[in-house]
Amino acid sequence: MKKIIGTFAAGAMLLALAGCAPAADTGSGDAAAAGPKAESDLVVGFAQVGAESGWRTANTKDIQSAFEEAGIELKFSDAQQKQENQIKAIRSYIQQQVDVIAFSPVVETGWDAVLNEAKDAGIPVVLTDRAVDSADDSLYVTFLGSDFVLEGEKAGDWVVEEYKDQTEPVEIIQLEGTTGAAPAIDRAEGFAEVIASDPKFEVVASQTGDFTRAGGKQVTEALLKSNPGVDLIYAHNDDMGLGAIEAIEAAGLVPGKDIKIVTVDAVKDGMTALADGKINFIVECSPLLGKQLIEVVKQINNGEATEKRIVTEETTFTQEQAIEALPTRAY
Ligand code: GZL
Repeated sequence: MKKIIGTFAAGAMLLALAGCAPAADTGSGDAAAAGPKAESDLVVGFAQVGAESGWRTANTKDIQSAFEEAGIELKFSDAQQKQENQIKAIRSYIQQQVDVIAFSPVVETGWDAVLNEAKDAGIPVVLTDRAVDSADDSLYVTFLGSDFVLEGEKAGDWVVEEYKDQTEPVEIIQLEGTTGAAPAIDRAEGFAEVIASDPKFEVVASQTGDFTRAGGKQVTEALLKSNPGVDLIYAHNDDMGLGAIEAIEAAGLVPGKDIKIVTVDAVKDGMTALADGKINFIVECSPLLGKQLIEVVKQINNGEATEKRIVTEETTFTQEQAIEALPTRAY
């Protein structure tokens, strides 16, 4: 099923939202007509993926501080990267009749049932960070997060440029994110599309490290043994890239030189390794979604139309750019 991403005009959305916009209870029994609640009375339930990476902890911190600053109550749960825990958390938010549910789906599929329960309960849902792959885009109001295919393409563009003068084959190991997760699927897709432009690029092995440092290290240790001639590692996030660095050094090789590394995220530890020359290029993926999530919650409360898809702004970093950016890096 196609992942549905598009911009939603005002029109019918305005009416639809007015119907499900959380409203102060005026005692008239017709809450929907009562108009927006006082923001200090709003309650939002957030079902977070887990705490698997530096990106995730930065994302959690940013969301929690944005809600604190806005004076809006945030109920928060950590699913330890398990879909069943996220579903349980969403069901508990429905039970508690929160005003809005927001979550970052750990994987793309398997959400229709619980999102229909939220819809039946009249609770709007906002997707942050990761998308769901559903045929029914009425199950969520907005998807706020990065364009992961573009991130993969940016990584691929750097690799094509870096090896443009090499005619010999370029052997690549890919460290994939969580199996079934939108960033893993899309970053692989974007990267593959770009490197397909030249047959010298060959992904000799591709395996999930589950977005964790330990996973990146473990997988790289194994794949280095079976692919001793590897030139480059493309890791779907900094944490797996940092794990790969440990494995490369344990093998007596020099990361960033003997084996080049490209990652995605640009969290502090990744940027430090980039500045130190152990990583060669990082594609930024911003975890700072808190303020935009607050805006969407306020729009929903006010019965205003929200964009169906809000793409976060982000850039890329070379080693020189990392040295410059590090001192003022927010995360
Ligand atoms: C991307 C996010 C990914 C990060 C990883 O938006 O979902 O999950 O790239 C994190 O670091 O674990």
